[in-house]
Amino acid sequence: MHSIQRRELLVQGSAALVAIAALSRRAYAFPTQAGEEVVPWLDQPTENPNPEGIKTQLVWEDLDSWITPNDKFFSISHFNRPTIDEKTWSMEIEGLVKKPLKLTLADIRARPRQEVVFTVECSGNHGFPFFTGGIGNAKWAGTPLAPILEEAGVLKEGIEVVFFGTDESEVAIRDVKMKQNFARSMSLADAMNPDNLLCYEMNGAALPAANGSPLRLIAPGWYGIANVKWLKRIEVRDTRFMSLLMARDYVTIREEDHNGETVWAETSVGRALLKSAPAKVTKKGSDYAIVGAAWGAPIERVEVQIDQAPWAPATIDHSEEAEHAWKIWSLPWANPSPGEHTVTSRAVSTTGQVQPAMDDPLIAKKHTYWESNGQVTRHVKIV
Ligand SMILES: Nc1nc2c(c(=O)[nH]1)N[C@H]1C(S)=C(S)[C@@H](COP(=O)(O)O)O[C@H]1N2
Ligand SMILES: [Mo]
Repeated sequence: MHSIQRRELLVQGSAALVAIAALSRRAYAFPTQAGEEVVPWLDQPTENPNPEGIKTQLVWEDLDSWITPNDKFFSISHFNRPTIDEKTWSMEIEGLVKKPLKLTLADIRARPRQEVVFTVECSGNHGFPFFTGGIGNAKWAGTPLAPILEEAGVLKEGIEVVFFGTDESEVAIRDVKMKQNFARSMSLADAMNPDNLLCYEMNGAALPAANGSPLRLIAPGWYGIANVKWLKRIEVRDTRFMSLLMARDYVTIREEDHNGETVWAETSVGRALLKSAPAKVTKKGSDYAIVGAAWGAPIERVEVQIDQAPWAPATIDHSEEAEHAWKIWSLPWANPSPGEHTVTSRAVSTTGQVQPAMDDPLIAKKHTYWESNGQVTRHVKIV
C-alpha cells in the first residue's frame, strides 16, 4: 500500500498530494468504522410487486463489504424456481459437435477449478422505482467452459451456443403457445471466452438454489441475464437463436439519430455497461462521507456531484479489487449544510467513456427499462 502511494505521488505530483491527504483521512471505504452511522436516503425503493421473481435486493445503505454474502445476494427468476437433486442431475452438450457429452456434477468438479470475482447486475436494475438493488458481487468457482466445448468438438457450421435452464414456462408468440425452458445464447466466439465458467460454488459455499444450483453459467462482463442458472443443456447451432429472452424480451429499444433521421434500434441486452451509484452517506461525529460503487467497465475514476456543486473526484478503495468486480469509492463531505441534498455519481472508464446523465439521449431516448446505466441521484437530509 505504501509503495503504491509513493508511486502515485511521483507520477501524479501535486494532484496526488491532495489525494493522499484524503486517503489518510479515509483510506478504505470498508469496514464501517466504530461510531459511524449511516444517514438513510430519503428516496427509498417502492414496494416490490413481484417478490417471487425478484428476491433479496441489495439495500444500498447496508453495503459494508466488497463481497456480497450469499444470504444477502439478490436473485431473479423469470419462470419457476426449480429445486434440483444434484445426485441425479447431469447436463448435455450437444447439437453441432463431433462428440456430444453428458456430464455429472462429479465430472464437472473433477475438472480444473477456476475462480472469478464478478459483480452481477440485472440489466433491469434502476429501471423501476421498486428495483434498485438487483446487483451483488461474489467469488464464483467452477470449471472453464471453453475446454469443454473444445472437447465436444464444435463443427465448422457451429456459430451459436445456447444455454438452457431447467426452469420452464408457457410462452406465447402470435397464436402459438409453447412450453419453453429459460434459454439464452452467445456467439461461439463469446462463449469461448476463457473467463466463462460452469459454476458450482459461490463465496466458498455450494451454489445456493436461488442462484442456480447445481450449475450455472458465469459470464464475467455480461449483464445478469446471460448468466443462465439451473443449467440443463448446452446446444451448438448454426443460426442465431431468437428465444423469448434473446429477441422479444430483454430487448433495448432506443431512438437513434442518423443525420437528422430518427432510427429505432432494437438490441438484445448483452454486455454490462459502465455504471456507478452512491451507496450511503456515513456520519462519524461531525465528519460526513459518501460511499459508493462503480462497475460494468474498467473504471478510471468516479466523480460525485452534491446539489449543483462542481463534480468532485472520489477516492477509489484499492484494498480489494478484481477485473470484473465493482470498485468501492468514497468521498469526504465537509460540513454539509442542514437540509435536503442530492448526491449523484458518475463513473469514467479507462477508455474515457462517461456514465451518461439521465438526460443524455442514450438514456432519455431509450424506451425500455433494460440497460438503465444512467447516473443515479439519491436524496438525503442532513439534520
Ligand atoms: N435459468 C435461469 N437463469 C437466469 C434467470 C432465470 O430466470 N432463469 N434470471 C437471469 C437474470 S434476469 C439475472 S439478473 C441473473 C441473476 O442472477 P442471480 O439470481 O444469481 O442473482 O440470473 C439470470 N439467469
Ligand atoms: Mo436480469
